[in-house]
Amino acid sequence: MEKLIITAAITGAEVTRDIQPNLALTPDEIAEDAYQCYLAGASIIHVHARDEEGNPTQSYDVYKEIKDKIEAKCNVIVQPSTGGATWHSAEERLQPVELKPEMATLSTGTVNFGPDVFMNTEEYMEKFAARMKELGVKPEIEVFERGMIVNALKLVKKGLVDKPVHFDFVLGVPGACPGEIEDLVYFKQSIPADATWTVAGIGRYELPLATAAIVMGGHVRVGFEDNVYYSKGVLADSNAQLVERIVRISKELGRVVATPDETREILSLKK
Ligand code: KMH
Ligand code: ZN
Repeated sequence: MEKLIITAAITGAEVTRDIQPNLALTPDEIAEDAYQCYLAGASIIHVHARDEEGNPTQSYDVYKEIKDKIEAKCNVIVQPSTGGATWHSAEERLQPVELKPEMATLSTGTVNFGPDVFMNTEEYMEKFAARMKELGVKPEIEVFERGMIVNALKLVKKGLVDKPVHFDFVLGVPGACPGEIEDLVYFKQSIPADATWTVAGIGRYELPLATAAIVMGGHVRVGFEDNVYYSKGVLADSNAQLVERIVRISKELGRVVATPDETREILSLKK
């Protein structure tokens, strides 16, 4: 089986220090957190930036500082979010793509997101995909509902997203698709044979879905964006602790963890 890509989603836009006291907020803290995840076995860092008050920001400058600081410490793949927070405008959300990161996220559909709506109209999707393509940034297609796979494949047909497509199944978001194993199997069966996929299980879904993905030949995302707990009612000490657990499970199941350079090859990234 292909080596296992572990993504650490270290900050997110919704988590606060009240919820998870060990959340990194400043560019220095985020870079150190990313480095610890890299040492633990992560090869992709999915990151949302925060402003000086700790609130989510899509500022080009803040993402630049974060990306530069992470890359100064290690060879990990930095994957900025274009999802931002639900209240960010499309223009704000697209800003980190101008840094020409190796990858960035691309959500291909509108979905309920807890009490809010995460808006991704056809116009947004096409605009984001086109700009990523122009700048040579590989999209990771964020999929919260099955229709979002269909929308992504339309972007491929229109020549806005190149093959092979890489998907991230985000399962268990309140208001969207739950994260039962049956949901993961259904999503996996809906993507082209040459596509790659990872799974981000939200909250209690994180560990079972990650374990299933290791066995099913997919890849895994963990981190405070998706889940702040280590076990029921027990907060995780760090993002790296969550990565380390996936490395241990993967080892037990006989699946070798990919380095960042191996991940670049698996995902056909342009460095
Ligand atoms: N924060 C969510 C509204 C992404 O990073 O691309 C969107 C999100 C997806 O987290
Ligand atoms: Zn995100």
